[in-house]
Amino acid sequence: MCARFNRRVLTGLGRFDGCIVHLTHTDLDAVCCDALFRRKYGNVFTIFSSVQDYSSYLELLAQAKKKVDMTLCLSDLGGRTDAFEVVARLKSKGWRVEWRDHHVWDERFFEDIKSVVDYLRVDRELCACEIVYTDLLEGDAIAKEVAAIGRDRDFWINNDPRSEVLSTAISDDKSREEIALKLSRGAFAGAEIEAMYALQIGRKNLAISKAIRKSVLLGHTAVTTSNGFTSDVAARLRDEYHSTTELILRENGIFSVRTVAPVSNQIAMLFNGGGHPHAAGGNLSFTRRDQIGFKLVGYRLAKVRKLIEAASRFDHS
Ligand SMILES: [Mn+2]
Repeated sequence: MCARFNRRVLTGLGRFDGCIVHLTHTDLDAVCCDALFRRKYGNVFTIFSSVQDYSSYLELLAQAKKKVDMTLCLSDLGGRTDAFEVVARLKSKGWRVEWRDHHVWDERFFEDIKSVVDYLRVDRELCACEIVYTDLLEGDAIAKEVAAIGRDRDFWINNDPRSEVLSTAISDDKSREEIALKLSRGAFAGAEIEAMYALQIGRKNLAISKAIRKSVLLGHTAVTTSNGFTSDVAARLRDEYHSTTELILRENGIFSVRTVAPVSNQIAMLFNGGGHPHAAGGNLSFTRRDQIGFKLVGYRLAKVRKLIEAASRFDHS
């Protein structure tokens, strides 16, 4: 998160005349959550964030000048201990805070957060947008369809071709906002979405072939580097190698892990991350030196080897 982006968020918030701020993840589940909030409340100020660093946005909100009757809705973001203090501060500044999620939460942290926020619902049987749907718009036919599309992709059911098109079409905050707005009005397809999709398919295919070229198989663990399209890259690695664990690293040390066994979140938790049993992410906290080292020695870098070892250990346990 850069200073320019921070300023943009603060300026945007200053101009915002609604009362719902939505802090959410970056994937289709999150965009569906956003569509539902927009459908329910109309005017929504949305911040899309990675699971790893949303606390910095909370910090930003705590710094912003608060208007009366502001509600912060978090969705599709797992509980992180570093969020507690700033959430408590937002509460003391008069924010109403609602949190809806479906990741694996530390039980103790869940209880801690529950005691400070106004509403907390974590349900691992549902995806985040289904939680928002059942809480806010139950019975609304369009909202129900939005939630079903989110579920189809988030749980990797892939029965509804629209979920693949929409999740692929999402590439940046602008496309997230555009698609959320369309979904909120019941527009699930169309020429604009098709064009966004075609553009991203080109980028995705390039990313996958690059990732396959850079990949290695170590035991049952496939490892590669990719700065995007993580789920697709992981799925292709599994096809290619019949691996049971896939690690996808970014140059900055953030990584995604996919596992056949329900251990992804446990692996990620060892590296300042978290997520789901079969899909999670963490951070190897690369220093500049590590980043250079990673370019030079690749997967032999000490921090990377530690991750690969941890992943293999879980794979065999
Ligand atoms: Mn989700």
